[in-house]
Amino acid sequence: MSNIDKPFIIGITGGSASGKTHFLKRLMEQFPADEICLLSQDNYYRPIEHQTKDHNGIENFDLPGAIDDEAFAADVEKLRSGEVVTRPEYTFNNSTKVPDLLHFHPRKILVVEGIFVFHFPEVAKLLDLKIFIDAKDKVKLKRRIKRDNEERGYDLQDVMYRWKYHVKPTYEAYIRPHKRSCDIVIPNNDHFERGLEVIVHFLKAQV
Ligand code: UZR
Ligand code: MG
Repeated sequence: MSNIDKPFIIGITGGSASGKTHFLKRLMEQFPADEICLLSQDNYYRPIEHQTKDHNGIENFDLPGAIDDEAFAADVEKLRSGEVVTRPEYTFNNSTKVPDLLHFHPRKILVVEGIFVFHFPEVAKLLDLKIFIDAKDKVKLKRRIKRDNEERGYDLQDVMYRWKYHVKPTYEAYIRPHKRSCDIVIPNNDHFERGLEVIVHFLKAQV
């Protein structure tokens, strides 16, 4: 157990490729490493054998069931109670990469990110501040094509298929509805600079 008080927990969501990871990278840079901890939903994907297949036999990683939400919520709870969390990293489409073992330490600020952080009630109830990163579909698709090709090894046809049958329907069903009930929406069609600045100032006042 650590002797720090309960952390201030921020949840960040938004559609796939809305810019969550980029926003968080910039946010994290504003704090010393011993003040902030980032826990991403990405590290809680269930193994591929447990993923639900769609009508064409293709795994749909965009369903809430793709994530081990119980383990995710339990780890948020652990960090909240001052415990260290250890978790193997998720290597996406790269089966040859040996996953690193990630260690997460309880800090004054805990950031929890992912497409379902507001959808999973056990996670959502622990959030002190809910931020939604918002971008137009056209912008997200363009970013997704670039990222999936460069970082996750999917070709264009694959990206378009997943966008149409998995990513977009999930956005409409499980992500966009939370835009109405979150605390802050940050538009990120081309930049989020002012939004980031406001959040950083607010968080500095909390710690
Ligand atoms: P963000 N995802 C992958 O691309 N590969 C996987 O092995 C597991 C997940 C994608 C997932 C979702 N969908 O749209 C996205 N697919 O990661 C969520 N296919 O991550 O919020 O960073 O876009
Ligand atoms: Mg991301």
